[in-house]
Amino acid sequence: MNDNNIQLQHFILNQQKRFPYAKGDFTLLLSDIILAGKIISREVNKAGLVEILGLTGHENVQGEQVQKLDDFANNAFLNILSKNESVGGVASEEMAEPDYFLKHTKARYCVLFDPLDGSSNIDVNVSIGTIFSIYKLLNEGECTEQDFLRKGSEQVAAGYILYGSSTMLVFTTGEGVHGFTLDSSLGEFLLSHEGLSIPEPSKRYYSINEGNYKYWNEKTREYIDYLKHQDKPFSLRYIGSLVSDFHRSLIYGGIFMYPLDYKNPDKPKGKLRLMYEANPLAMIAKNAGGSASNGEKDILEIKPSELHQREPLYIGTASFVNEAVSYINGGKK
Ligand code: AHM
Ligand code: MG
Repeated sequence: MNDNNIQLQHFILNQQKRFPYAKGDFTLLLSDIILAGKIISREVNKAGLVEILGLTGHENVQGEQVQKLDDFANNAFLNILSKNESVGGVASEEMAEPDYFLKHTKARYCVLFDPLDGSSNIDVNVSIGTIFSIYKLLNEGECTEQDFLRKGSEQVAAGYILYGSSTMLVFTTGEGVHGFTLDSSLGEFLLSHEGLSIPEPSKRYYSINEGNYKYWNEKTREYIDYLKHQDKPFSLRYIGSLVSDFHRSLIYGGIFMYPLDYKNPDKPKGKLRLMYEANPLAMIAKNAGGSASNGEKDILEIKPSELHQREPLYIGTASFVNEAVSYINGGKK
C-alpha cells in the first residue's frame, strides 16, 4: 500500500459533493453495493472448499440453469439493498419481476444488477463479475416498473465488480471511470486506476464467440473475416465472462461483440441483456472515451420495452465500434 491510496468511500464522498441531487444516501447506496461485492468476493474465493459450486436445480426467468453462486449473489444484493431506505426497488437477471420495497417511502433510487455474470465460468475458476446500474426514481418514494424501463443515458451511476486475480470495482457516476482494488487484508477497496480511458491500441484485439459463426448474418461473418485477414490481423481474446472481456477491452483497448444471431431463425436476437449488462457497461465505456452500439444505435439511447430485453452488443474502443457498425451495415471498412 502506498501513501496515495484513497479508500473508496472517501473518494465517493468527494465525488458526491459535485452532484446537486446527492444527499449522502447515494454514498450509502454505493457503500451497500460495495459490501455486497465484498461478501460475494469472499464466497467466490472459497468456492471449491465449501459446498457452493454447481447447480441449484432450478431455472431462472431466462430459462437458464441457476448456479448456487448465482443464487447466493442475488440474495446478498437483495438482503442488503432491501434494508437501504433510499432504494425503492431492485431488478435482477435472476428475478422475473422487480422487487419493490414499499416501506421505503423516501426512496430516491432503483438498482438493476446481474449478480454473477459469466455463470458458465463459475465452476472452473475463471473470472466472473457483478454488474450494476443505478437510476434516480422519477418520483421520490414511488418506485414503479417505469423507473426501470428507461434509456441507459438516464443512469446516474453504473459499475461492476470483477472477481479475478484480484477483486476490482470499476464505476462511473458520469465523471470519469475509476477502478479500485480490494486489499483483502484490510477488507477495503483502494483507488488503483483513476480516470480510466479506453486506449486506441497498436495491438488490436477482438472478442467474440466465433463458435456462433454459422448463426450470424453474411455481413457479420464478412466483418470477422476482415479482422483476421488484414496485413496485421486483430488478435482474438474470449473469456466468456462479459465483465472480464469488457475489463480487458477497457484497459488494453479492443472490441467486444455479441452480435445478432439466427439460432432461432424466426426470431434473430442478441444474447446479452440491455438493462443490467449492456447499459451499465455502455455508460462506463462512454465515460472512458469508448462507445457501445447494438449495431444500429447507441446502446444508451435504446428505450427498453421489457425488463429482460436482449440486444446485440458492440463495445470498446470507439473507432473499432464505429468501424464494426459501419461494416455490418454495408458501409466501407
Ligand atoms: P450470464 O449472465 O448467464 O452469465 O450470461 C452472460 C454471459 C456473458 O458473461 C458472456 O459474455 C456471454 O454470456 C457468453 O456467452 P456464450 O457462452 O454464448 O459465448
Ligand atoms: Mg450476465
